[in-house]
Amino acid sequence: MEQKTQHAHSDNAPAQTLSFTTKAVHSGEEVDLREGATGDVVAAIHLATTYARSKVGEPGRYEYARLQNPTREALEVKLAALENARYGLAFSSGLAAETTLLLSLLKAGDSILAFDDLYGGTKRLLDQVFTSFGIETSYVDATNALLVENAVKPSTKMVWIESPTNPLLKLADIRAIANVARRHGLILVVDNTFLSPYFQRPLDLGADVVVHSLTKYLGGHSDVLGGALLVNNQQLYERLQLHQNSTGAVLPPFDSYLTLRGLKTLALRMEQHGKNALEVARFLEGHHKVGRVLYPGLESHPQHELAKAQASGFGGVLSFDVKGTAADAERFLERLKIFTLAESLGGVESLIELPAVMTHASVEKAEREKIGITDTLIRASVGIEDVADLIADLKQALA
Ligand code: P1T
Repeated sequence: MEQKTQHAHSDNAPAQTLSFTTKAVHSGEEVDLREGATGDVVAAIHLATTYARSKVGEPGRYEYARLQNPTREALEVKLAALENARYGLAFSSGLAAETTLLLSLLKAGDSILAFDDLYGGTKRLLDQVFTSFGIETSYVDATNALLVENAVKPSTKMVWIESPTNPLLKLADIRAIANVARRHGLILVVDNTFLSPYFQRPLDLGADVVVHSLTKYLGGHSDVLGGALLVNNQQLYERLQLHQNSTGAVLPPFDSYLTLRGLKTLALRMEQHGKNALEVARFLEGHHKVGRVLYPGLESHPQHELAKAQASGFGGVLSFDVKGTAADAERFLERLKIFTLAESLGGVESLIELPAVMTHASVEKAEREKIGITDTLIRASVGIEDVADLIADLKQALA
């Protein structure tokens, strides 16, 4: 099966000059008014798994749905437009995107330098799966680019960061780390799930690859599991596409459609998530039963200035310690009525969880303690509900 370049990108060139909100609505879904076309205003859901050809030796525009599907392609074009990327690929989950990326670019003997605070599932993939293939990861406090540079070894091939991190909301100076990566010939991967391209575009700051869990803000409604990779380099794109087609973790058509639909309101949702999260963070900071509050939008966040410099907003996720024991934290969580006790984040509804026993349970306790994931640390994904209702809910549960 032949590899294909992403045709829709060249068709889509003017999108680069449009503003973010306009691209979120239109990119990848330009109305086709040519003769015989339907004029659909939204991308159609194409369910066919294979496409007819007119001649044996001539490749078709589409051939087989694992390689390319028009609905998924529309999404890939929209995602690329939003991240200011030339190319996008959509996967069946965030971790499927990560797996394909790692398989595509690394081999036995290579090593990864990663932020010491990452989504627990990403750490599990690196530490419990890729180690079997001779690919080791070492962790570094990437809040300081110098520490990253000092940790580079001859075997290091890739730097992997989230900014802000999950769940401690630590930031990496993406420009500074991109310079380190360039000096040492390393690939810089930035997981941009927490801020979404509405607030931060890592490729513009020098990253080589952007990773997303579409399951979060991009889908936005807690009803799609998906992932994405965005890149500018054509060779890199073709390599990733070869591996995606060869390993098969593609996003299905219906999920592609739901994500396209979700993306149209990304800007509106992110604005509301950000406003609500800042108010909730300020409320928590003033509450006598709450210890530290971690949110890059607070003046008390040690990297507040960096947050303002490299992103246009602070996102909707924050973490905080409830004073007392793990049992006190659990009691608080179980008393909440509007915040739902659940893993995940980035949906319109507010979710809350205890990383030590939920999203980051796969991280060793000693490691959790070393980096600051205490047994009373609570992570909240602040939704787009009325913030007064959210604060009242937190108040009654803390009382
Ligand atoms: O769940 P999945 O779509 O496979 O995405 C994995 C992933 C990747 N990167 C980040 C920053 C993430 O937060 C996640 C998934 N995170 C959760 C499920 C969670 O509750 O934190």
